[in-house]
Amino acid sequence: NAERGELFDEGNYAMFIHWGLYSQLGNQVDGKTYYGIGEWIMDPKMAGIPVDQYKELAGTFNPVDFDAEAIAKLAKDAGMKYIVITAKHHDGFAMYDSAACDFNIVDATPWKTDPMKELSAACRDAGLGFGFYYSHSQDWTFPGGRKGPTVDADGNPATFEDYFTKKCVPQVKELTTEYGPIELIWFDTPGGMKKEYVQELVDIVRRNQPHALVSGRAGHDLGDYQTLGDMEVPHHNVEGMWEAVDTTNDSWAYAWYDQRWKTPHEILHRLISCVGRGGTYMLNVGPDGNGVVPERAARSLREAGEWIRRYPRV
Ligand code: JFZ
Repeated sequence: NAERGELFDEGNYAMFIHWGLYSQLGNQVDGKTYYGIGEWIMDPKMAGIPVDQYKELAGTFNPVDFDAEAIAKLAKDAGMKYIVITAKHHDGFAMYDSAACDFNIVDATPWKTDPMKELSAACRDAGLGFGFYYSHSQDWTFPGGRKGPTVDADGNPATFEDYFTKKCVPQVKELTTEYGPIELIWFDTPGGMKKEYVQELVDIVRRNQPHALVSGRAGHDLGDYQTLGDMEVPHHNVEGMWEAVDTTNDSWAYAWYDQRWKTPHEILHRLISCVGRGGTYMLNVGPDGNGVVPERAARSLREAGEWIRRYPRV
């Protein structure tokens, strides 16, 4: 679809944001640090946090320093063209006001604010595109979600169909109808999800947001383009429409110890490797539990942006 491809022609540099309840932990649980990607802290290979205990984190999540305009301005200053943010990651926590499931940032936290409303508006005002990451298959806290509880609150067995119809479909409808025009839905890690399910989600996106791209990681080749392996920057040409995803340090979500920040030089090198080979480059930042993008990441992005803006498109 030529029209849908426009985003990648014109907007070949994007900000990816991993932000959620896990950001509050920053890879530290009960004084112990776990090394790995922060949004996976619940996983048995990391801290192995039980579902009930993880859900309690919402009670203390109060990111009062989150500033949507500042983040949009940072993306702008960086030379980026759109922002894609985690609306729901594998932990199942909705970072927006969801009627479909009360494990969300408005109903379950003292902050009671919908940051996606603010960020979508800030992007629109700044002339940036906007899109959502949504973990459609893995949901570690909702009964029936992949790697989630296998029984519901009453102890009855829950199936993937239960999760899909009660949570996933309604949430994808919410995200594609309540935040204005969006450029992209970034589904991820389909696992063994049946084709009918993926097709149903893609149909919802097509119906509600005909202009929006669907990531290749939706599964079953039903997406619009291909995403390379994480943090992989190609050294050869890649066919078709593609994207590379990368981070400003090592983890996607905030990790307190992770100071391996890419320099502006490294960022530009990786950006040019992608754009010069016909792809788009989506570079991640992980705001902390207060909602603030680590200053070292912001500084590198701005410095790289200065170079980009010195050589404007003609
Ligand atoms: C996924 C997530 O599990 C992870 O937490 C993060 O959000 C990342 C951007 O995406 O992880 C993946 C998914 C696909 C590949 C690697 C990691 N892959 O295809 O190489």
